[in-house]
Amino acid sequence: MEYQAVAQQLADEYGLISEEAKMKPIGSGHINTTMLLQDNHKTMVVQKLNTTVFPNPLHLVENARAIEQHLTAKALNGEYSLAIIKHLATSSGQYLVDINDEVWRALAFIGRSYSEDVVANEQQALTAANAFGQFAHALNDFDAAQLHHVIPNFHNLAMRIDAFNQVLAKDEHGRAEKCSDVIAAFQQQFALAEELQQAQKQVPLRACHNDTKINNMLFSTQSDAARAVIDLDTCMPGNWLFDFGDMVRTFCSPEAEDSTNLSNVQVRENIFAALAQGYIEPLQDSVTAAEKDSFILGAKVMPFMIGLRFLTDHLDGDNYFATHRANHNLDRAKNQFALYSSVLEKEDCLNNIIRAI
Ligand code: ADP
Ligand code: GN1
Ligand code: MG
Repeated sequence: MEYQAVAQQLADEYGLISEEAKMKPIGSGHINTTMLLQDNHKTMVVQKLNTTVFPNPLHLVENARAIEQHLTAKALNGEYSLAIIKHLATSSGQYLVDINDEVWRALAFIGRSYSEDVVANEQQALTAANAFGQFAHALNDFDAAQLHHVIPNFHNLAMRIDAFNQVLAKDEHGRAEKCSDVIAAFQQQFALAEELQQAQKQVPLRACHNDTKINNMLFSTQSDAARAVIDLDTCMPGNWLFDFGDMVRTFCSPEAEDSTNLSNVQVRENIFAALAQGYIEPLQDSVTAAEKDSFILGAKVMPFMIGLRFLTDHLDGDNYFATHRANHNLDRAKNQFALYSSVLEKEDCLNNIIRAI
């Protein structure tokens, strides 16, 4: 079905003037199809949900709306000052719309904002990490047990390794031989899963964002301040080490996640210091000593685990992450392994930075 026809149907559902409706893509997320829907008066964000990744869209919306309501109550008490991503209801009060067996939802558009794929400077790292820290702090008294496990075992590295091994054993697309060096590099690090399991025994379960990549933050075009934490689709019970690690993964390299300029893929220590400072500050009264100790492990685990997921998807024929060129997932996997190696190389220095905060 043409997007124009979808735009008109969505406009009807959400009370826009369908004859004026226009839809255009925004952002660079890997999972959902995100579009701006406009008539001559109103703008909203509409997303076609990826139901392979999220087989139960109702649970996803219930989770995101529970968080939305919690944050809204905090904002009314003056305890949360960022904008809040709000789901929009159709004229008949629904939060999901079926069009030709595809599932769409609408979100209030946060105007005069922009997102980044690569952190430009220390100030931006500090600002974004601080906003993710404020978000985590605001969820401190949120009962994580009420969240559905929309993607079970999302950050379970042992399970991700099992999934990789299964795909590798089948090698249905005959891609393994050509990247055997990358496969071997990942395989040599599988002991990280055991290290993670041990560390997780020492840290509390928290309501986590679970996808704190830099393009899930909106900045103000006027002031460059943080405007909103977005993409609440994977908010689930978890550990802060993953949210910290995913920021390290996506803030610290001067290269984008899919860059093939591997010699430049490394942790920028000044960006790391700014992000650690920014994130820990709002959490200083609640973060435990063991949790702070676990952050460096998160910084290793996230590039490694996401890299392994990219490699798995490459071997599996690219059916999870959106790809835009041949070997895109393989390029991403190599990039993430290079970043992981840089974290290992700089581990002592990075750990000292965390300890000094
Ligand atoms: P995905 O799950 O595919 O990553 P996101 O929810 O992160 O999708 O949205 C993708 C991009 O769309 C974001 O990086 C951001 O640039 C833009 N975006 C998403 N929601 C909004 C919003 N409410 N207001 C403005 N821009 C948004
Ligand atoms: C996906 O949706 P997006 O693009 O923000 C993925 C994350 C990965 C990330 C890698 C639901 O995030 O887990 O870390 O790509 N989201 C899901 O860039 O799998
Ligand atoms: Mg996103």
